[in-house]
Amino acid sequence: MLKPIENAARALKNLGGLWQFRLDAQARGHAERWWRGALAEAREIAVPASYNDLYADAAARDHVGDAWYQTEVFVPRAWAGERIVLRFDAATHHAVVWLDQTEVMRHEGGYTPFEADVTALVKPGSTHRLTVCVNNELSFQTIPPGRVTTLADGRRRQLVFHDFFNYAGLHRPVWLYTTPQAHVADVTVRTRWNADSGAGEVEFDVATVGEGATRVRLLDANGKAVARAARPRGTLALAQATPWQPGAAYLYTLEVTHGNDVYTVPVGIRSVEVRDAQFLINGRPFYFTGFGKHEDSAVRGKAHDDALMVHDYALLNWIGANSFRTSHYPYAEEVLDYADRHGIVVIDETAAVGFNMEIARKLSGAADLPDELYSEEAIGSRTQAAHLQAIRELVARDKNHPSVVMWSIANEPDLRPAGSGEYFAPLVAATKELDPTRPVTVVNVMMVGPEQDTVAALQDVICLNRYWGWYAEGGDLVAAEQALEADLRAWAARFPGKPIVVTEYGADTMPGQHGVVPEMWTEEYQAELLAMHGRVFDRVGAVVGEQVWNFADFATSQGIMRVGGNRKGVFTRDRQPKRAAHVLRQRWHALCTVPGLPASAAKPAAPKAARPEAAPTPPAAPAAKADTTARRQTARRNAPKVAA
Ligand code: BDP
Repeated sequence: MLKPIENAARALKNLGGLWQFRLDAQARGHAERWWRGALAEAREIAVPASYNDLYADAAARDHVGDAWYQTEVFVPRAWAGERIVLRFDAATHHAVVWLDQTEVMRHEGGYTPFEADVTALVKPGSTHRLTVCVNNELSFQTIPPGRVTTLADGRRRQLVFHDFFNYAGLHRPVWLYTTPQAHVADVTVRTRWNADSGAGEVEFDVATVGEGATRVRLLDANGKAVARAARPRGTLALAQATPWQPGAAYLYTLEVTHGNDVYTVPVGIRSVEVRDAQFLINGRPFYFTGFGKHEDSAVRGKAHDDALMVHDYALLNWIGANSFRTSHYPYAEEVLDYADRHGIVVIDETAAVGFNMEIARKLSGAADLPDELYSEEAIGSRTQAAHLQAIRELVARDKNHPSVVMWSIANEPDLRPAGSGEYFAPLVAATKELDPTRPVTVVNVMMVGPEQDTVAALQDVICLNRYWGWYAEGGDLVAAEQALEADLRAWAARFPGKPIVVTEYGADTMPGQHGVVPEMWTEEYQAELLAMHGRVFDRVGAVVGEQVWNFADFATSQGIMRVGGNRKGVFTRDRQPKRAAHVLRQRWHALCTVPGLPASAAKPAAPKAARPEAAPTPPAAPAAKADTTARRQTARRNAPKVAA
């Protein structure tokens, strides 16, 4: 789905600002048809924002059910004759939208866009009433899953099976935009770059509506046309292309015209490939450094905010991170656009998180969850259909981003129970069919070992979330180090051709909590735990990436495991560094020495001969040191040269 843009052929209006808002805990709005007039008993709300933390009341924070939004939309007179589209970048988790009296669209899934052609319903030069009912309820049929229970006093409570606060509302921009009647409906771009020859290819596929000739031009960063074609699909070949590289982004523009419409897509020419337990970008081994993140901040909740985004990227640059995972849902498109422009590498994840009854019981406190996880009472065919739709919408939205190098279709599902393979195999296959150019992963949870995992064999990359030193061997980093190394080696031995990215590891840490002897929850403990992980990663050749959990502290449901949220942030929620930030900064900057780059573009794995992952016991210390040194030297040699 194309992101709305503004140019000579298309107009764009951001509908953000202050809207009217009303919670509907009794679910009266639909029956009373609240869209038919001005929203009664309404208060003002900021769009975009989660509504939960805006008001000083628990009713908003803990609301379960419908919430109504309303605003007036003026349609410019100059838009007469154009096709007019209403688009929501996200509404969490379900939405019904009316324009005046007419229902114009419904959408399921809180983190992907949806839109409707409203040309026939609006009159240029006049004002229309826009009403949205957003519902935040999660069930076993939704992505992510959850469960609503009704308490003895009639109140309803949302149980969530994932470890982040169930923020809801209109988190991202709302747009009204135009296109000519005959228009570009979709563009798919796939690229390849040949490291030996420097040649690049841009395969394009344009979907159009209405009569007109379709043409494409590829413009370089200076706006000069370097290739063109007069057809809707084909391949543009460049004998010499400047590649999009981690830390050294270069963007071409694919300009597509159809009739009077013009649409432009930024294009990064690059190749992604998994081979011999390596993750190759442009034919060179890439080593991920960075974090699992969240869209989360005080007051705004999950709202996209440009200021926060720029600051987060500045901190990623400061600390030497070259990548992050959009844990645990697709992030705002602005975030990926920024990553495209600045050469940050992204693992793009669906909102399929919480497929684990053991964790769900702990997090939600619910005792009466179904015993069989993969069954029609829990994660069944309807969940699978919603999950497939979530994957479709993710790929449709993000397929053209050079920064996105891998799809993660779920976080930490329990893959031990019967039915897990049958549930996931078609989803992995569907993802590969939707996009044959990117590796696919399902992020593994610690309790599912390499012999039990029913999906890993189908994945291109093994992504492991590991909490040695926290949920297991807590407080004993010596034992944790041994366990982590044995664990990683077991995975490497079981899946020899597949690279491993450790997509989560970390420790809850209260800022200001200290200890001469590092104890759990202190800043020293977190720093030592992360340093220990770095040592182990350097010893295991199959590890091609490290993403700490989490970039920053974030809000969660209340519970005995959380103190004002999850404290595994390397930064506090207001983005101040904990001690561990300095440790990571040293390690990650040492992996790449090019000044001005966000971080290492490559920390190649050690040569095959130096990879002892098949051995069940940790290698001797001198071998480990040699391995690390070799990698760093190669990383320096391979670091991309760009003007700072
Ligand atoms: C992992 C989850 C993540 C949690 C983290 C934790 O993937 O969402 O926040 O553990 O417990 O299981 O901190």
